[in-house]
Amino acid sequence: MKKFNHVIVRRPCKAMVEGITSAPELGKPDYELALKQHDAYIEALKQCGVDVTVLEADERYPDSCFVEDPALITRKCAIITNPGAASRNGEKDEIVGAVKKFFSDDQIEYIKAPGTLEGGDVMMVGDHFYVGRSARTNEEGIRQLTEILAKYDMTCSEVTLEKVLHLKTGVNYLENNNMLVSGEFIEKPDFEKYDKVVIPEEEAYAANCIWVNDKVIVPEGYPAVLEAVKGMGYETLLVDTSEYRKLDGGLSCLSLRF
Ligand code: CIR
Repeated sequence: MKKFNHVIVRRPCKAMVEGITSAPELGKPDYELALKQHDAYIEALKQCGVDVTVLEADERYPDSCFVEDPALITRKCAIITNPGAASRNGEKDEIVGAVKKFFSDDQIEYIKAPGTLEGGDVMMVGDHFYVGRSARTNEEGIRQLTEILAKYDMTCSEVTLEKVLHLKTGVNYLENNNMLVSGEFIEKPDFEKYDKVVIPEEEAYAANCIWVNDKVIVPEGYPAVLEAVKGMGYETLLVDTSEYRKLDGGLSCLSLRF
């Protein structure tokens, strides 16, 4: 099934080594290696049949390669978010231009202060959106998102997060009712109705795989997850994201897919 035609990514900037991290023990990212991994990521996306818009690196925002957070793109509208991380908030103004190439002004909505929201907290399942209430996404942000989605006949439900940064750090939908779940999401009643694949604790990072037009991109180095995804019948593509992991980032964070 071809669902996505376009992808937007932003090249990592040199300042990425100063990006936000909850895991300083992993060390700083190697910028040259991060660029090579980004090249491979773009290639993998192209193999999934999408065209890829590559935005220039923006040195003002160390975390700006994680384009999933300042915008949320749905089948019917685009929503510019209001990132809860202060050092990332300005990224919303830099993503608008790229979004406007694909959506008219009346199809672009905005989350406004005091509401905060980051796209990594939003998981799309058809026309329903699960949104994580996290350190980055607040109650008012969720209220505004719910209102915007309702305007376009789409729905939203809140999931409370206890441990992870973003909702999609720990749970990802692979279409066909299949869901990868790890840690705090394994037993959540919200996801009971899906065919869940439980990710072992030692491979929790790889819960963040992405489905793109019937192929699934899996981070390299997580054999149990790779086998599980293959076992579901998907064609898989591997991309090493080791340098992005050092900044709590994964495959979904690096692109907007629509
Ligand atoms: C941050 O803390 O905002 C970045 N270092 C990582 C963002 C990852 N994005 C995502 O999970 N959607």
